[in-house]
Amino acid sequence: MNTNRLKWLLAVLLLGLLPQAGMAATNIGRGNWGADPQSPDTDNITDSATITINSAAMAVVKLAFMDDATGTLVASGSTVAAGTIVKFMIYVDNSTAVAMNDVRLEDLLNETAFTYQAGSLKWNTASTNTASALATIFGNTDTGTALTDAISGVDVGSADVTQTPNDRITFGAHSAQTNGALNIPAGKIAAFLFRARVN
Ligand SMILES: [Ca+2]
Ligand SMILES: [Ca+2]
Ligand SMILES: [Ca+2]
Repeated sequence: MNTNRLKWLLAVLLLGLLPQAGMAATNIGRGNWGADPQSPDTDNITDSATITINSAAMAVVKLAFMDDATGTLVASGSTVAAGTIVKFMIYVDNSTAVAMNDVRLEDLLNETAFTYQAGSLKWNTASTNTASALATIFGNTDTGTALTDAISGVDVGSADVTQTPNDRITFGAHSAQTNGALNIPAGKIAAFLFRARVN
């Protein structure tokens, strides 16, 4: 394969891996007097300037760590001894200047492969700054606020192990697990952590 073809192939592969680019939505308010507004704007009332609103595509990140406070990653594809307990962390980074309200997250945990550890839900109260180092996100969450497994509006998370074949762990006002609403302020990360045994 020649170099150009290889570069092209690599570019295509990378594009497939990158998050979707944000969308730019543009709009104009038009007006006229004595007739409908005209486009282009040659009538009696000058139209508004174009207003552009950008939308960013957010992503959920899920990682596994050793069951201690070191924040040591367990890479996807790793092999561990049966019975090992890991910490799973999932988070969303709201890098925008606008709050994300009513965010809902769902983690379906295969109950054959993993055993959810009762009472292990925690979160960082969406207080970690956007683009923080992974160690900071982990630290803030690992030492964060406990969430009850129970489904109620008292807090933003719950674990329903009665579901099968996957236990269902949710955050935010999920329709099947009505937790409290999860709102992520502008420029903040909401991160959650729970423990599970690898069976
Ligand atoms: Ca006009
Ligand atoms: Ca709860
Ligand atoms: Ca179950």
